[in-house]
Amino acid sequence: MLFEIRGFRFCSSARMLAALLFILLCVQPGHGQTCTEGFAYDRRARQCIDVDECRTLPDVCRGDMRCVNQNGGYLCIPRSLYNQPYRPAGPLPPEPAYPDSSVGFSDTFVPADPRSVEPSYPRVRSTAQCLLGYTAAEDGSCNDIDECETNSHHCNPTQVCINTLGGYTCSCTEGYWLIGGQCQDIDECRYGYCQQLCANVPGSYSCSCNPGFILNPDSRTCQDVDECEDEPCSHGCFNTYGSFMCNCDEGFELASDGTTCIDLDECSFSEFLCQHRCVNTPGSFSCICPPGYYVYEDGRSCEDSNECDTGNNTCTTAQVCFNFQGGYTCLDPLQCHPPYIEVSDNQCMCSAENPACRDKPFTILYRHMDLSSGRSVPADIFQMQATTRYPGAFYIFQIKSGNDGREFYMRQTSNVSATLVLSRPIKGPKEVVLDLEMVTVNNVINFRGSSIIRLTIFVSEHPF
Ligand SMILES: [Ca+2]
Ligand SMILES: [Ca+2]
Ligand SMILES: [Ca+2]
Ligand SMILES: [Ca+2]
Repeated sequence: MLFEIRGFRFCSSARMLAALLFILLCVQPGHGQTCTEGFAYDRRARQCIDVDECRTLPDVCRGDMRCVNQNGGYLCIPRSLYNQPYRPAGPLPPEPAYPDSSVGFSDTFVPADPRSVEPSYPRVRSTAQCLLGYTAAEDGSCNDIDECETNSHHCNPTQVCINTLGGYTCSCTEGYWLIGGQCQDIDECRYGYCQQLCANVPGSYSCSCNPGFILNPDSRTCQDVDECEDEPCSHGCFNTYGSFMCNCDEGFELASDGTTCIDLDECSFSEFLCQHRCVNTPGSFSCICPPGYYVYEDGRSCEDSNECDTGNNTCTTAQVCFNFQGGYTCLDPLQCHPPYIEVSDNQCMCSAENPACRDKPFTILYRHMDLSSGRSVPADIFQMQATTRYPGAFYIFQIKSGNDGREFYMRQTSNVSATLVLSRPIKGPKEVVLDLEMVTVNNVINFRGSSIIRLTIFVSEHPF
């Protein structure tokens, strides 16, 4: 380094001399309070006086350099040369006693490469020039150069230039950070800027939310949408975190769309829901019964209306109302055909003394009963019994007429009684008249007589 300085000392000694002369010219008594660089205004002396930078500035010269104050500036000189005779100006000696520092007096402030400046280049401040980053105005003052405006900055294209007094700064815009001298986009998504969904874009980012959420005003967090406010459900709505649920009133079920409630067809569930017929209704169902019945309090069974009890019949006062399952009938007053005579309101008799009654049943008793259609078989449906017992007599019970379909038979249950048995199902509605005969036989006195029970059976239309 020192060798290089020696190498051009001759050629630059003339510039050094010129610079020193320039400094001396500038050392004029100050007329104001502003002084050029390197001088400070002294109020007592009323002039600008040189500042001893070697005393006032800390670490002016670095390394093995020593500071030498100059009028309006200072020099950094290697300590090894400092003890040699100092001959600042004058005729050029053939061998200057101390190294040429003319570089420091360069009349233009060309920023030196820091690597070559440190540690040994002398630094000098000139009063005649403006500092780096300033430019001299016509009135002699120094104005800051706006490097950004004049496009004389060295910020790379990814950076923005920010002008400062005497310099400028290269910075990154918001959303970028400096990596390896380049402004690179910040991937905000990697750092959890968004609560749910994040999309990184150059210089920025945008947050969004999963379905069922909306972005909060902070543009980062999400909050649950209360979907129920828009009444999306046919019936009930439950808001949930991120979604909602619909439910339906009793008798309805949720359709596949999750929001619509559709009626349940309860009637399709079972054939046995109603005894007779099921009618589906929105949200429910009802059982109906055929005419002559009413729906029992259980809501599904059919109960016969007893028209005779309720008075809801058309029988005359002379008639007798007979109720049966699903209907009723009006029985005309008993009429006994001669030679029978009426012995009670339901019995005719043919007197034994009357020759016309020979070979005819002694009595005819009229009885009525009802029978459900399709009743399970065999079933004991009627009992008959001898009321008068003759000593030595025995009794035969038989169906004399009306059993053309052979649905019935008579089963003797004792010497004096028998039961009418239904052996085949009968489908109603039907009216069956059976003559049930009881034959009395007494071989001792050689007696044979009979009595009839004329049984009218009202078979209902329905099996209930
Ligand atoms: Ca980004
Ligand atoms: Ca929700
Ligand atoms: Ca229903
Ligand atoms: Ca009835």
